[in-house]
Amino acid sequence: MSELSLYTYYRSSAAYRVRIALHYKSIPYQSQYIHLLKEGGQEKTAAYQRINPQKLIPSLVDDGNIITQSLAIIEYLEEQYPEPPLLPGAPVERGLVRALAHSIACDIHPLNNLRVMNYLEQTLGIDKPQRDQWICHWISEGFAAIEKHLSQAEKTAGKKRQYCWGNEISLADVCLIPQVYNAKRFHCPLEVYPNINRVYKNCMELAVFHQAAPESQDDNEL
Ligand SMILES: N[C@@H](CCC(=O)N[C@@H](CS)C(=O)NCC(=O)O)C(=O)O
Repeated sequence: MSELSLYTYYRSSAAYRVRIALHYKSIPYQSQYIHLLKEGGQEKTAAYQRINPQKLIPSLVDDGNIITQSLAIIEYLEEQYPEPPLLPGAPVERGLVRALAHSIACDIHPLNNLRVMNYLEQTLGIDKPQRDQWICHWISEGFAAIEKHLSQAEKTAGKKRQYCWGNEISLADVCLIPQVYNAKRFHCPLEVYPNINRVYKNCMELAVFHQAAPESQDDNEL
């Protein structure tokens, strides 16, 4: 198999998801760095638009085939490299894990993406405190629902669960950890989510989450 290339930016939480999946599955890959702030955003260059016309990070290249969208990339990796799995075996369980993942990737993250922030600030004229209020508002809407789900699942299981899906790392953790990273970056209050905090702490005890983290990337400026 040829080595995979991942177009990535250290602070991109969508790329962070894919990096976690790659490290979790021990898949070797090369990073192609796209700086979202330099040169007015390298994701907008003609060269990168040939890779991803959506002008978004991440993109994965496998043997000349380009796959975009972090969840599509991770599902592709799951099919190509099934072990260790990021989705449970039973269809209903897979549905539940995907629902958690989508609640982050489809309903929280897009509202807080860089291009949305730029539009709010540069076109609609909101200031930084209002921008940060917007970011934390949508994170708290989404996290409140995830927290309820995790607390309900724990009650049903009758014992503490290490990760979003019991004691197995899953696609839900792959999406949750980068979103918590974002929430911390923008100083959103997180103390009201004990279950999310527990999952975050447990995941961050694992090497793969560190290897994929923004501070471990060669393009990091932290
Ligand atoms: N749904 C996409 C979202 C990708 C996305 O929003 N990427 C952000 C970084 S986290 C980006 O490239 N933003 C560049 C911009 O807004 O100009 C995915 O999951 O891959």
